[in-house]
Amino acid sequence: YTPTDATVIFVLGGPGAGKGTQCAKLVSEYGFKHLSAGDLLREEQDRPGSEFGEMIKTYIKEGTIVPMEVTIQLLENAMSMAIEKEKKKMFLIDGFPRKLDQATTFEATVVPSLFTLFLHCPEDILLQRLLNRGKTSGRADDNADSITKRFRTFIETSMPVVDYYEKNGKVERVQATGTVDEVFATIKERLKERGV
Ligand code: UP5
Ligand code: MG
Repeated sequence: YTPTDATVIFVLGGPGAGKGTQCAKLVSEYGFKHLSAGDLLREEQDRPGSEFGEMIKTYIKEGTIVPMEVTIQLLENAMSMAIEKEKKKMFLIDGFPRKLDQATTFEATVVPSLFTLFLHCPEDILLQRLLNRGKTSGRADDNADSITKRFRTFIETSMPVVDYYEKNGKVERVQATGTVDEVFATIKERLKERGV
């Protein structure tokens, strides 16, 4: 089958909220396919011969959102590959959609989402986590300047996506300030309530 028949859960939350960390745990317990839009963009950035490499680099450093044509194509390709090669049909899409038109376009052209898991965390904790990770991550956007820009983009551009889905009853909001295991336990309860 094709991405049209896939089940998709969006995983959203501020920079450093724990999207990647929690998705990894969900993969080992539920067998979902985890696709991080940010990871896919970083891979494309580093792919020799990519026509988008320089553009992606600039967007990531500035904490702004890469045009959706690129991101949706990368996601669609990765979904098709996981369906074909790994026989996966349940997807966690992490860090996407980050803008309202990306949400509506993806749902209209790829597949509607089941719901959005939203990891809620105050900025002071996010900042601590990201600066700490920045000591070893090698990520070009884990520095104070880029982090400030990422926070602004998140509030101004990405939160409207969460608000939109929340109005439609399609958001599971989880407090992401506890330990990794505490947050995971809450997420599992919410998935159960959603019949996953
Ligand atoms: N950590 C995690 N959970 C913890 C907990 N409960 N207690 C204590 N520490 C915890 O975690 C971050 C750090 O916190 C880690 O060190 C972890 O150990 C610790 P992580 O799981 O990595 O958080 P995550 O939410 O995944 O943070 P990330 O930095 O990946 O989030 P962003 O949303 O900023 O990054 P992303 O890779 O999604 O996007 C990067 C950029 O790509 C964007 O800014 C944008 O420029 C671009 N982009 C697009 O343009 N379009 C897209 O669709 C996607 C990305
Ligand atoms: Mg991440």
